[in-house]
Amino acid sequence: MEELLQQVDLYKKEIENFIGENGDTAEAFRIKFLGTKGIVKNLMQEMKNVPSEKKKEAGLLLNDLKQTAELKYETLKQQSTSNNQQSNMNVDYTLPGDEINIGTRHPLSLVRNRIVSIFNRLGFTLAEGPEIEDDWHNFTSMNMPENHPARDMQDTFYVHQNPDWLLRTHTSSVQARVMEKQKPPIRIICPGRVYRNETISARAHCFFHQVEGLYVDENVSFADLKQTLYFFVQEMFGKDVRIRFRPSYFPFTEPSAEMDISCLICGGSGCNVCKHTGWVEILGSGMVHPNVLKNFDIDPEVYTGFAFGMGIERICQLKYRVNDLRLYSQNDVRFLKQFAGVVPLV
Ligand code: 2NL
Repeated sequence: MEELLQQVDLYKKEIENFIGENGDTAEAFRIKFLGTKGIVKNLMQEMKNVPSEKKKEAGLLLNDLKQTAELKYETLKQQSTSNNQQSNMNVDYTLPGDEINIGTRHPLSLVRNRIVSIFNRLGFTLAEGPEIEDDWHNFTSMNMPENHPARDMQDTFYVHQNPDWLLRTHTSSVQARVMEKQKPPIRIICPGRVYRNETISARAHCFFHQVEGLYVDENVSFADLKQTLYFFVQEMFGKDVRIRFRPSYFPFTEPSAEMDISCLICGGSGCNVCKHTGWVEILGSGMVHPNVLKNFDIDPEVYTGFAFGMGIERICQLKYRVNDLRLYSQNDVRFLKQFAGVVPLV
């Protein structure tokens, strides 16, 4: 009992002399004296060792200690709020503010926005769709039935729970979804992330970004395709750019062609970028295959269309000379902030 009396006395002095400065010290005080494992609670537990004739006296003492602690806590809290208000008033508003780092647009976004904007001006509207697709929209409706050899080059990731679901390998699936709902005329531009099962290196990644375009109407010809894509590269790379088409094969177009532009680095005289040919490949294109139109109940005897697809990384590489694909997804600010000065095309 004597011991308890002494302890209470010491704690009372400690409480009285406690000096608080801010909200943190008030909270530290509360935890030390009034918390669930605090001094007051601990002492209360000691009551069971106090002989019964002294219990009343001890109880009064401990209650007194508790009240003193509670009162002090309230005072500390009040002091801390008025301190805070005072320190707010001491702010020197004439000092320069903190720099706000707002970041920069990602180079792939800059290039995508530019591509979309150019096609918008030609009357193409933006269309988007899901990255997780079903077999029909990604492959079968695009004239690539099961076991078609072209599927080999577009190996992708499948959803374990449902083998019909996969990560789209191109944004043609978005165009499929538009043709499903909308009748011609259709004039759309479809940017987005696509996936391939590839080993990651400087030249390949398991995902990349693509823009595809589709134009279906009566009397759409290969001449329209050529003129549209020529306009596009001139707006993208400048009026001096030249183009050439090489015959190619895609399951969803017939005829198909790949388009090259004159090398922007050497102007056509030959360098590493163009492998000394003076030309660089930038996109694939063709007239929409009649089977694709039929898959969406569009009569190929009435309607024709052209379509094209390009990798945004590739366009970005040519426009800004990015030489390693991995830079796009490493988020290194030393790379990203180099694009801070790019003026967007509206
Ligand atoms: C490439 C080649 C291409 C298409 C994409 C397409 C879409 C529909 C119908 C027919 Cl809905 N074709 N898209 C056509 C030709 C080429 O992309 O090298 N892409 C990166």
